[in-house]
Amino acid sequence: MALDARRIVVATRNEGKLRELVALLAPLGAEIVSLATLGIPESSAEDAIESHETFEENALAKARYFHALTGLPTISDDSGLAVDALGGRPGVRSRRWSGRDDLSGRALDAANNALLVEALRGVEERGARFVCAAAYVDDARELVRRGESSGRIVDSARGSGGFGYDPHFLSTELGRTFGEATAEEKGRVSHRARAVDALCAALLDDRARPVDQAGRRG
Ligand code: ITT
Repeated sequence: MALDARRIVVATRNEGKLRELVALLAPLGAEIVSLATLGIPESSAEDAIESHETFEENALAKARYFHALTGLPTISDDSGLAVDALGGRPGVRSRRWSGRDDLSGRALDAANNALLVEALRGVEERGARFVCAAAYVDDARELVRRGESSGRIVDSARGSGGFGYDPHFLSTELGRTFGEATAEEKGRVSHRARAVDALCAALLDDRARPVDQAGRRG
């Protein structure tokens, strides 16, 4: 069961996230399939999935939804930016913060980033965290793990790597923005890397445990 199954769906519509998740899930040694590969068209029902107040609940809801749809073990991530001076906002609303439902991809990122710069105009306190909850759901179990990464918000965009708020997030650990970082650098210290590493460790640990005659792991 579970990780003995060799195909895992990565349930995201975000191209930037998908690239990162595929690389981070390599330790599982499974075939990673995207929603696009499975030919699952985006539906308006998906909008309602992430309506919870925590990253963990949203990640689990997303993984449950696509597991029910595909019948395959499914991994999802719910993530966002929590800015200290904004009381942790935009948080779980990071993607829709600008309210620009008419935009997607880079154009939506640009609208969100413009709002971020505007919201912090004249504000000295620049501390922020990226947060990610990564969830796994199959027929038998559900797991969720959280990861965080600290930094500060810079007014001028730096670098064109990554996606979302990356060009404005100066990573404490890297000393450069996630937009300036290589994929490998971001993959060492990011919120997503930490959540997914913890998720993979839990899944692999579980897989290592012996299975009894009833198929349960000891
Ligand atoms: P899926 O739900 O389809 O996975 P999404 O983009 O809607 O894609 P979320 O609901 O988790 O995903 O929203 C995450 C938003 O938070 C994302 O759109 C970015 O604006 C921001 N974000 C999350 N992780 C980020 C990262 O590593 N770098 C930059 N921005 C990030």
